[in-house]
Amino acid sequence: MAVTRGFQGRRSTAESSQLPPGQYLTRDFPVLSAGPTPYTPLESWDFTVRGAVDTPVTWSWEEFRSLPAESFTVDIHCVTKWSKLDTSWRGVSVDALLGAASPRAEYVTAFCDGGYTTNLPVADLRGGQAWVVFEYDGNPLPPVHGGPARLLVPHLYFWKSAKWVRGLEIRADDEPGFWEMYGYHNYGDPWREQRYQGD
Ligand SMILES: Nc1nc2c(c(=O)[nH]1)N[C@H]1C(S)=C(S)[C@@H](COP(=O)(O)O)O[C@H]1N2
Ligand SMILES: [Mo]
Repeated sequence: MAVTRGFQGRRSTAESSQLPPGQYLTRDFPVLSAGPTPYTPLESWDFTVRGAVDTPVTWSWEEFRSLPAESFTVDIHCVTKWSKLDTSWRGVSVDALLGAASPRAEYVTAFCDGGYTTNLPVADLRGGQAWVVFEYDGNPLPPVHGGPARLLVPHLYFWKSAKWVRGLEIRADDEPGFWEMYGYHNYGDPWREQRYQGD
């Protein structure tokens, strides 16, 4: 069945929730990490937008937490075929973070404690469709799920939602990230089933 989505991404409701092709529903919250969980103390945590920007910006945890935050409910879809519907989060819109730095190029590499990276078009982080989240289901984001903060880009497969994210590097070239180098699709739209290169 065709699914129509606006630029804002698909905000789910109980009535409109649907599974992308090839996905099954889970009520668990599986943990998928390519390495050990890093535990960065909040005193040494910061978030940076750098690279091809007018103004490189770094926020301490305290500064980041004083930015306007929003609570929202979205569906998430992992390339390993599980989906969770109506997951609740709280975080800072990436629009606010990009707005402070003013990107001058079209691509982003999200970078993380532990060395994980993932690449996306800047456009996919704009327009209220991406957040840096610090709460899940009303509680601080657990470290295994990316706490203290992770990127959340629910309209793309979940590997784009970088856990333990520490910043965004803006670049002119679309450099493949960790899983993208290992053959995952460069873009990863679950509604077009873009799981692996060639899909
Ligand atoms: N830093 C980091 N972020 C990451 C990963 C990772 O290994 N390291 N795995 C990705 C993948 S493949 C998935 S499916 C989701 C899993 O998030 P979860 O463990 O909260 O379910 O995180 C993504 N973000
Ligand atoms: Mo994944």
